[in-house]
Amino acid sequence: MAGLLTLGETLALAGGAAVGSLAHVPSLQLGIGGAESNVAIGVRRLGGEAAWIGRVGADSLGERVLRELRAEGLALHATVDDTAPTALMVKERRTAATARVWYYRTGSAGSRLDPADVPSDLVAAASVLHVTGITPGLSASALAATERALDLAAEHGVPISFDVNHRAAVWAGRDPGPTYRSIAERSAVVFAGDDEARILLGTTATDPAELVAGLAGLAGGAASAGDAVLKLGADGCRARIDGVDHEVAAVPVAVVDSVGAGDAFVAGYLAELMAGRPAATRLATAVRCGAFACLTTGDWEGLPRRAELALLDGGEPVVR
Ligand code: KDG
Repeated sequence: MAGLLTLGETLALAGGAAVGSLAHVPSLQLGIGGAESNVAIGVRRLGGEAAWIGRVGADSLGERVLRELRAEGLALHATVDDTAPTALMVKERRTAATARVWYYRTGSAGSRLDPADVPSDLVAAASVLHVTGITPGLSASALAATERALDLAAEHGVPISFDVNHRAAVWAGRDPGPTYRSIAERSAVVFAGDDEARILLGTTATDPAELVAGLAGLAGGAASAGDAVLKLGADGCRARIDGVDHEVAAVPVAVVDSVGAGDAFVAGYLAELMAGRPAATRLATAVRCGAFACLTTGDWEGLPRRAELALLDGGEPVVR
């Protein structure tokens, strides 16, 4: 299937139904989340095709993950693993503006992703292969699955998109730098936040222009220059695309929960890339999608459909 192909772990998500410490909030809301499937959902909502490779446990939470992803129109290549549970993450909104996440994913079904789960024909047919730095950190087999997808993409000339998506808890006690660099060198486009760019580049630099230049120098490897997009949250983004520098302001919104905003940004960019739109349009849609994701508590539920993109510009408060 042409379109976006991604692979990773999607977790059940239990989030505090109200702002406050989980030591006190009386109830949790159940949902799902996963950086890669968030991106795939975002692409689908903007009219693109998207497929997801992953594993879930043979339990109700796994069923929930697959139901949600299917309902969002993703083509699923999912293995139901009856030897391990679906992973869980728990999200606390301690203040209206800050969230904290705990993971219960060690040994989970999703972390047992395996090279055999990655069909070569699927990768060969994709328009873009999107990977994050989370999946290779989950386990040796998930790293091998990521490597297989990257190798197949290279073999079939499928461009690779890499969002660093650094998760300190996933890489605890290990240095992700070499893995991140090795993926970036094979990627046509690299996305990173400023902290992530510093990990990737092994630098303490804070100047966004310097970070973008560094990322662009790394992306694509020595053979061909790649594109680099630095996600700066409330400060918008900086990018070097086809050798041209861009700077785009964020769309100001009243933030409810920023978790998932980076994935929304990437989804906006990649949907426009696959639709053949120019760099300026890709970045404009990216910042708009990032803003939308901040308006809801879920990691992906707030992702916009194409017809909704203009809603951030104001207009009629009630349409009947
Ligand atoms: O990118 C948003 C994610 O934090 C989320 O949906 C879950 O994949 C996830 C992770 O590892 O944090």
